[in-house]
Amino acid sequence: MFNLILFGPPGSGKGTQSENIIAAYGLQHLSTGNLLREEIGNATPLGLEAKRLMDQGQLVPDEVVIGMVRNFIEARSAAKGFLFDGFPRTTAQCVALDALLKENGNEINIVLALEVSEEELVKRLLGRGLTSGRSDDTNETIIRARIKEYHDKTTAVATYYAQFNKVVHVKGEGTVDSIYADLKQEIDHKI
Ligand code: B4P
Repeated sequence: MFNLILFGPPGSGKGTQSENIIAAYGLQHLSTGNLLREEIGNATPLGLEAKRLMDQGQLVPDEVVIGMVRNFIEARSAAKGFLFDGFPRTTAQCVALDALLKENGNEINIVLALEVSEEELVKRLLGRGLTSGRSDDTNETIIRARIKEYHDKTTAVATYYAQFNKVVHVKGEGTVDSIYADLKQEIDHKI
């Protein structure tokens, strides 16, 4: 099994690049943001609580997200591998993911970290907000709160995997195709 984490701040291109990577390598795409938006769309109790937090730019509690990820992985035991997009976002989520994968003798093989300046992130997310219908993309104050949440809680994910020498930093500015070419080179080197 080949498992990769696509890591980076909100708006760094994780969702965008995931589409190319899963198509090329046949990995299962696990986006916790997409799973949460599905819950919101279905107006489940989990979705209503998640929407309240997401609309303030805050993270959803670890135990909620970890439970969703466990269900997703267990339902796809024959997968060639997983691309984790937007997960893990805290050290507790890293520890839980490693334990989950280890139950079947698997591990994270590579963490690709996209690097993009804050001003570019704000510009992209406000741009997406014009068409996406995502309420967390339309307000600059919320976008900056998400970026702050990333610095406060999520950069620890790169620190966690760096201790196992699994992190590769990739420039996330440029065309979608040129960034994908750089990501592909790193994956091919590792796979
Ligand atoms: P996510 O759904 O993960 O969304 P995101 O980080 O905002 O976006 P992403 O990084 O995928 O978007 P992309 O750059 O591709 O999270 C939303 C919320 O859900 C979080 O704030 C949190 O509340 C909650 N959540 C999710 N996972 C969680 C977890 N594990 N724990 C707790 N809470 C969790 O796209 C952005 C824009 O940039 C697009 O318009 C795209 O077209 C554009 N773009 C992409 N690449 C570009 C390029 N090279 N040049 C120009 N524009 C580009």
